[in-house]
Amino acid sequence: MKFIVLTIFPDMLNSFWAHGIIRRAIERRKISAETINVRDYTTDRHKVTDDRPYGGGSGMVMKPEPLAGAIRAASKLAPSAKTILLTPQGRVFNQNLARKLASWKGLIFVCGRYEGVDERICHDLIDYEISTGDYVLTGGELAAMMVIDAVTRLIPGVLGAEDSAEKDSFSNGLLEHAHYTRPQSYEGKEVPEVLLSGHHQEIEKWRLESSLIRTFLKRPDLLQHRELSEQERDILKKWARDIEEIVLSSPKGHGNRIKY
Ligand code: 4GX
Repeated sequence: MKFIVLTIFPDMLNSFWAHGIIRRAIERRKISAETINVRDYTTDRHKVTDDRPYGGGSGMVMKPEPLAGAIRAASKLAPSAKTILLTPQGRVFNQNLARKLASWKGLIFVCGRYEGVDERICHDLIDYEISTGDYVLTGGELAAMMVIDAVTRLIPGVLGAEDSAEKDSFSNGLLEHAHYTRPQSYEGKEVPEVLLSGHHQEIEKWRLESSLIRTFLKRPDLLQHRELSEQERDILKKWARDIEEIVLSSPKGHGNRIKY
């Protein structure tokens, strides 16, 4: 996978390329990483990348010529790559989109600043528009790094076989189970006993239960459109029965008598 990021702040990418799994993936040639400074493709003496909007109003717009020059230079480096504009108007990024992008040969990310980029760039030179979520950033750089990060860890050989992407949150549509490490007792709180038992089948069952109940409590929307396996239904039914028992056996009150 070839990543190329087009930005007026190339230094923002330096530490991103230089750390952790991204760095290792570059060293092992699972991905290649390139940053192109849009300012290098300005056509005027003062290297201006933005201008005032036609029609008036506040804010600035990125000029089309430098962006077009940068996109064409990137396309030459990676002829089969798709160009992606980061913008709140794009398709909202998620794990499924990450999987799709991971299957492509190259991705060119166009990072806008200010109010955005000249519309004519979007029409002619952009293949996809992606949003990382419904909030407003000051530029597309952080969004590009998020997308690259999520895509990179899905590329075969980037994660070890041990912590393969298969086991993660979302690979099965559920949140991850709870995790514990040493010490066994921390500030009076113990690690669940089953995890110390060495009983792998019981541990897997506990982890599925942890996954399911965390998803139900924190992200019930994820369960809405997902089919449940037999085992998953049994686990949730057991919780439902336990909760019902508590509700039915609790004495009926007449409102809350506690004075505040
Ligand atoms: N997920 N922003 C881009 C400038 C801009 C606006 C329109 C192109 C077209 C964002 C997000 C995001 C703010 C990045 C506006 N560029 N990007 N920027 N949320 O909020 O990706």
